[in-house]
Amino acid sequence: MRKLPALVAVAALAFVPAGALAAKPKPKHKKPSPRAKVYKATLKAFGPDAAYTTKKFGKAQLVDGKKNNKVSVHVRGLTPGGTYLWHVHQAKKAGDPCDPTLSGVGNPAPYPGWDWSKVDPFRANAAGNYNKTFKTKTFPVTTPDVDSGFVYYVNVHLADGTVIACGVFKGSRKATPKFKKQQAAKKKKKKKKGKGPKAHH
Ligand SMILES: [Cu+2]
Repeated sequence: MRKLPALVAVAALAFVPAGALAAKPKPKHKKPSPRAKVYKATLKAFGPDAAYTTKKFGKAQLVDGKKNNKVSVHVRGLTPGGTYLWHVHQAKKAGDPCDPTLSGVGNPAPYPGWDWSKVDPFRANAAGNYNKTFKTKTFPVTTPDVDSGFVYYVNVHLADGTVIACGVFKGSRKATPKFKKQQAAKKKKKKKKGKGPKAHH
C-alpha cells in the first residue's frame, strides 16, 4: 500500500517540467527592437479624384531598425481583384509629396531600398484590400546622392503607374542618412564643447 502513492508521486514529479515548459508564455509576435524607429502614414486619394473625395485608402508603417527594416501596408478601398502597384518613394525636396499641386516634391522613381519586383504588381482581394509586410536590410540606401534626405512616402498606383493613393511617413526625414549624419555631427560638437557633466551655475 505504501509503494503505490510513492510511484504516483514520482510520476507526478516527472510531469512537472514538461507541464512547466508547455505553460511557458510563447514569445509575443516580434516587436521592433527598442532602437528601431517607427513612422506612420495614412493613405489618401491622390490625383483628380482627390478633389472630390476624402476617401482613405488605409495606412502604412515604416520601421527603421538597426539592421532590419520593414514597410507594411494595409490598403483598402481598391477594386476587388484589381491589379495595382505600390512602392515607397522619397521626396526630392521639402514639402508635401502627396500634395498634387506641388511640383517637383515627389519622385516618380520608387525608393531603391527594396526590390519592388517581389511585391509588384499585386492584386486586391475580394474585399478590395491588400495587406503586406515587406522587409529589407538596405534601408536607407547608402549609395551616394541616391537618398535625398527628405521624407519617405507610399504610393499606390494603377497598373499603368497612375498614382491613386499617397501617404507620407510622418517624421521620416529622421530616418535619412543625411539627417542621421547631422545629428551625429551635433552630438560630437556637444561632446567637444561640454567638458564633463552639465555645468552647475
Ligand atoms: Cu510608386
